[in-house]
Amino acid sequence: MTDGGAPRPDLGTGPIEDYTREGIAENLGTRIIGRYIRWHEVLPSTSDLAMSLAEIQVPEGTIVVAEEQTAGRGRLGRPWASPRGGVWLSVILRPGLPPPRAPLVGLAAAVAAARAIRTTTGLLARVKWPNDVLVDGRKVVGILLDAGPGAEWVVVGVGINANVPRSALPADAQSPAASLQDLLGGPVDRGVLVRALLRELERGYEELRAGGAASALRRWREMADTLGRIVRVETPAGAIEGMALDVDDAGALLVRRRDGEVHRVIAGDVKVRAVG
Ligand code: BT5
Repeated sequence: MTDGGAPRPDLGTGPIEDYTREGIAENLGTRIIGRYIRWHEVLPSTSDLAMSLAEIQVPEGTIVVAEEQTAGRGRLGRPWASPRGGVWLSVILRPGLPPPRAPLVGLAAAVAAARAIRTTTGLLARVKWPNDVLVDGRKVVGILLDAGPGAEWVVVGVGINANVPRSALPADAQSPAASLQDLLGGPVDRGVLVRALLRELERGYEELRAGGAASALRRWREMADTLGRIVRVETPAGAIEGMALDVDDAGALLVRRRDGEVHRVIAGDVKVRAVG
C-alpha cells in the first residue's frame, strides 16, 4: 500500500500507546461501562469527582480518568500515590444491591483488574482480600469503594501501577508495591489495558446483577491469593489471626482462629503469615 510518499511521522517513533479519551472509547464495545468518559490531565481524586457526578445523577457507567492525581485516596483515608504513568480511574455504578452486599462490586472489580492484567501482560495476577491485586506478592492494583445513601450509587476507584517508576511508589515493607513496568521490564499500553479492564468489569458486573453473589464469588475464589493461608487481619476492632477459610455471600472474609472460633471480617488489612 502506498500513500504517495507522504511522510508518516508516527511510524517507528510514535507513542507506544493511545491513552486518551478517544483511544479508550475506540472499539471499546461495552454497553454500560465507559459509555461516557471524563478525561482530565490532573485531578485531586477521580473518585471525589465521580462521587459528585453520581450525586447529580449522571448515567451509570460514566468513568472519570486522570493522568495524575494530587490527592489520590486509599481505604480509611490513606494516601494513594498516583503519579503520571499509572491508570487512575473511577466508575459510577448503580448496582441495586442491598448495602451489605455492595462490597461484592469491589470483589468483582478486583477480579476484572486481575484478568485484564493477565490477558494484556501475561503476568500471573492474583486477588488478595478484599480488593487488592498482587503479582508475585506485590501490590499492583488498589481498589476503593465509595457508596451513596442506601448504596443507591457506588463509585469504584481503580488504581493500577502501570508505567510508574519504582521510585514513585511507597517503600512500605508491610505491603510491598510494584508496577507492571517494573515487572515486565518495559511499559504497557494503557489504552489496551483499560479497554480490557472495562470489558472485564462489565462482564463481572452484569453477572453479579443477573446471577447474584455466587458467580462473582466463584470467579474471585479462582484467583484468590488469600484462602487456605494463615493470615493476620488488622480490623478496626483489633487483630484476628487464623486460617482464611472463605468469603461469604456479602464478600466478608471468614477466618478460623486457633481456638476453632470462626470470625467474619467485613473490613481489614490482611497479612499472610504462612501457607496453611
Ligand atoms: C487501596 O487502598 O488500595 C485503594 C486505592 C485506590 C486508588 C484509586 S486510584 C483512582 C481512585 N481515585 C482515588 O482517589 N482512589 C482510587 P489501601 O488498601 O488503603 O492501600 C493504601 C496503602 O497502600 C497506603 O497506605 C500505602 O501504604 C500503599 N500505597 C499507596 N500508594 C500505592 C501505590 N500506588 N501502589 C501500591 N501501594 C500503594
